[in-house]
Amino acid sequence: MSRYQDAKEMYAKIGVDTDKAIETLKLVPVALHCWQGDDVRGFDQKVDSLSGGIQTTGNYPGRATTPEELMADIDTVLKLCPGTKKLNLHACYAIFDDENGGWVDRDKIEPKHFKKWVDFCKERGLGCDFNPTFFSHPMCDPLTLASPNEKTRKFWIDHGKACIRISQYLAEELGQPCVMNIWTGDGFKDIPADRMGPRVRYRESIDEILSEPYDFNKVKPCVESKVFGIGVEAYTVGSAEFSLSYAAANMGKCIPLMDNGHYHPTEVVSDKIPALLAFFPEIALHITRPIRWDSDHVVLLDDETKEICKEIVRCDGLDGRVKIALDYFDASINRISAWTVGFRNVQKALLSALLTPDMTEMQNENRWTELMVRAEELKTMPFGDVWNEYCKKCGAPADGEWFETVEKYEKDVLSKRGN
Ligand code: RNT
Ligand code: ZN
Repeated sequence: MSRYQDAKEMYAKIGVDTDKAIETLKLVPVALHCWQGDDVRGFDQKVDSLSGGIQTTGNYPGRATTPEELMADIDTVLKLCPGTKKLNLHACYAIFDDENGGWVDRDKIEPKHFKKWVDFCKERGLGCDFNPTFFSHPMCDPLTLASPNEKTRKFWIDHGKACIRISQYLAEELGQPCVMNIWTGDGFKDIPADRMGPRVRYRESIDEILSEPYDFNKVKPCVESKVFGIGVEAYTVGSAEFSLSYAAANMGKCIPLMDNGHYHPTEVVSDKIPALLAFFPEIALHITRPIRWDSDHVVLLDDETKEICKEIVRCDGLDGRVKIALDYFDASINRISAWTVGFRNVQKALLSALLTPDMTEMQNENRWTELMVRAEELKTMPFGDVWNEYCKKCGAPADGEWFETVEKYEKDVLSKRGN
């Protein structure tokens, strides 16, 4: 008997249908962030260092510097990962060429600047999510949507509106909703004299962006909160309370987005998922790995990643209520591997959640002793055999079968890029 058959029987004994888990997971879209491939630089500006309080560290050779390189790298990752993928683009990845009239600034970008990405997605059957890029640009003063300078604020509002139009285009072309995430690094290094003004301006700016017409069935604008960033340690305009309140006050127009790197170190996003789903029909997530701060390390199969996925599954989030995306950028290791490890780990965590029996009854009947025993016993179930079967069914390599491809790609492609 095969290892999978064995595992299937063992899971059946605890009431879990492994075939069903595999079939369910196969259809769950997870967005792959394009920005792991080039350390969040994009193509529209000369970026020497990131702004907005985020930072990549490391200079592992082989970073993508052109759309063609980035697409080739993403292609390699897609082949190494099982499951349904979506692409996640930032506005700074607009592609300017002679055919579409050359470079324009962020307040003037149009759908045509993303046509090549649309073609890329169509050929691969991918949906696409989108993000306005409110950082790494000379118009950050350093604030953007919260700036007291009306010229600055208008520039960034126009950028946001342009991104709504591009998101609608992506959704229509690709036939899948486009999650459009609004995040700014607006904040201050030191104690502000006025905490209210920036927040009111931020609220008004998002209102203006969302006044651009869009179909909420196609475009899902999100507001992402944050606790602090590098150089903006004292005050963040888009704090947790601000962003949640904005989303709550604008239900039907936008949804809240939680990034698990954006909270105090002992707070967990897993617990916040059911809290938000008790009120919001839809929520969005950025899955990352913070180490002491929002360091955006590669996602591992760690306890909190598993717990986040457990909550997504337990709260019936897989039917579209929870939009799942990755968000990290490690420049110190092979970037193809960084992407692949993180994506596969989110898939693993989701599969592990789908292989967890529903133990609600034990909780409701106060059988806490048994609940602990059962939950602990799950940890030694033959999960790996089901995972390898899942990879096989998706036509993706099993564990132990993909790293050579990365090594070969590094040797043949990345090492020749000369950066
Ligand atoms: C930054 C936010 C944001 C970015 C991306 C690049 O702290 O998490 O989501 O990482 O937009
Ligand atoms: Zn994020």
